[in-house]
Amino acid sequence: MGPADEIRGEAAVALAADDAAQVRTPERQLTLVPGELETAPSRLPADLRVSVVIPTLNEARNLPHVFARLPEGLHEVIVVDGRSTDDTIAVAQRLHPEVRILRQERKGKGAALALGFSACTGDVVVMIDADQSTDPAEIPQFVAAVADGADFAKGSRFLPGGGSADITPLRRLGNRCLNLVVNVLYGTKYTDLCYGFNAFHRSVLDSLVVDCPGFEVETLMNIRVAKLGLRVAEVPSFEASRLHGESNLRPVRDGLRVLRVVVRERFRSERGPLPAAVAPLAAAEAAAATAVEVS
Ligand SMILES: Nc1nc2c(ncn2[C@@H]2O[C@H](COP(=O)(O)OP(=O)(O)O)[C@@H](O)[C@H]2O)c(=O)[nH]1
Ligand SMILES: [Mg+2]
Repeated sequence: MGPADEIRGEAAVALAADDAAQVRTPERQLTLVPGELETAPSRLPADLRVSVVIPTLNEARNLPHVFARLPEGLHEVIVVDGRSTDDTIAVAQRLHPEVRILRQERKGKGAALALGFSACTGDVVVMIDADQSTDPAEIPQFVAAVADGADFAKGSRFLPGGGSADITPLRRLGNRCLNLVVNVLYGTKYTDLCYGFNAFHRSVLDSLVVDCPGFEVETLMNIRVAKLGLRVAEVPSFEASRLHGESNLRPVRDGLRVLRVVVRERFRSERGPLPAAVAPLAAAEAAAATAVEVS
């Protein structure tokens, strides 16, 4: 039993946004009571098709651990590979013969996720990392939050029941400061800004444009769903240490990219047509998704 199993019984789904933030007040809150593990969903609901998107960059050694903890009954697993030089793709295909593999044309985690999202066919989309830091066994809790009425369920390492063995002091500080700035600028009540475990109804992609290349992607999504007035729930999550290899994130460079997004989005309209520069990009990503699929 890992740390995530231990905290699962204490988990609570906290709704993270309110009217003041141009965000509708959620009507319901799902609370999982300590000791009542049977109320913490460990299985997926039968009536929702769940797509899991996993960006990979040289994660061959980690994938066995990730795939082993995927819940049963997933609609599809989509691996978006960023030109790994190890045998990530072969390992994924061996572990999960039905896996859909997309080869990424552009660099970066954000571009990989955008590509994966555009290829999803399920009702609910879940994004997780491939380095074993996000625990796929928590997926049912995220899906339950969506089934319970959230449009967007964002993971939080800083809610009671969550935690991290992976985050460094510098990243913790940066995340906390940026999170505070977002809450002030956008009126949100987020407790975690830059975390890679999230789930949302696929229909959210009708209005949510994901058009950034790199590690600023979670911040961009968190800000845009708030600006769109979507119902956002935070789900406590435990982030384990990366098992093999090293993080691709560079805290200062990527922290500044996140800050730029935080400021830029404050002045960008979320409604109305997509900016001309973005619309063709979204279409190109969708086209690329079919063009590069590995069978
Ligand atoms: N496809 C793709 N995946 C990436 C890229 N950069 C990082 N990833 C994946 O994104 C996830 C998070 O990356 P990681 O390096 O662990 O960053 P950290 O968790 O923020 O320290 C992992 O699954 C990586 O393999 C990229 O350029 N392309
Ligand atoms: Mg990681």
